[in-house]
Amino acid sequence: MGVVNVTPDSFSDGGRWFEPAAAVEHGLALLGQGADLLDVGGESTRPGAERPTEREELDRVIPVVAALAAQGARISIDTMRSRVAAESLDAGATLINDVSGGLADPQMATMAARSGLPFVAMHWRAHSAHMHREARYADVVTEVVAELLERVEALVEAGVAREAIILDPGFGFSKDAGHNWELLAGLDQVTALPHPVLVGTSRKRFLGRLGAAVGSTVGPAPSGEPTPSGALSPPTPPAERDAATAATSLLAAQAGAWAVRVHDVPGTRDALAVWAHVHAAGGRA
Ligand code: PMM
Repeated sequence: MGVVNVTPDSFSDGGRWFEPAAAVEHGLALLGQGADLLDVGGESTRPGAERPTEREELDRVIPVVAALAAQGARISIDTMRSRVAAESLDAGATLINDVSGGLADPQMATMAARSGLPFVAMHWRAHSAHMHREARYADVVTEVVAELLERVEALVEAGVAREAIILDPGFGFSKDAGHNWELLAGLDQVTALPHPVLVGTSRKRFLGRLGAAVGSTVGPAPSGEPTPSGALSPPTPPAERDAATAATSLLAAQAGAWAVRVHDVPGTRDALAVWAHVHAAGGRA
């Protein structure tokens, strides 16, 4: 799944594809590079981000969805608003990606049910402005799985077909770096659920501090040795996190993910091709 952010302020590629024509061109380029699906979004979920109005969000995404769908692209609409989802489906999108899993807009579940289309329910606890306050877990993997299953039941209750629900553990959403690494390590517990799983680690902040001591986000190495270089330096810029993203894409594939949501399609395609070759060779051995 290639990311098409039509926003002035996304953390990873803020503003680059804000003009509709640039966003459409970018989407077509991602398809040319091998993306199977394009995720079009008009609201930045960067920590601390202010929400656009519904009108602003519609004005950003609808022309882009319509133009890309007219070119035959498979489009997912990344929105927490039922009206934006509904108008995007009318414009040709065929999948709803709601990072709040239906929690942000009480009308979303019934709208998704009526559409009959696949619905991505991501693990989410609060809007970006204060999501960090909610990054508290005794056991992040168990709690994410339990909260995702609660979402599934609420969505099914509202009429969404169980088979239409795709789950996403929500990397970076109300999670600190340690939580994200634990989630990646325990991803097989999410993919063990009877739903396809989408994984979105691309360029996220926890991939920008790979020099930090393993097992802690800052501070000295557990052995008491000097902190490795990079532990306290600023994170690498988002655009320099693509090699790390390719690595997490491979781990996601290995854990049984259905799809990965990425900015850099060629790097991820290569990583997934490596996984597919090893998988096929293992099958033959
Ligand atoms: N992450 C972002 C936006 N939308 N959707 C899903 N399903 N999963 C994610 O992890 C996710 C998402 C934030 O990243 P961006 O600002 O680079 O788009």
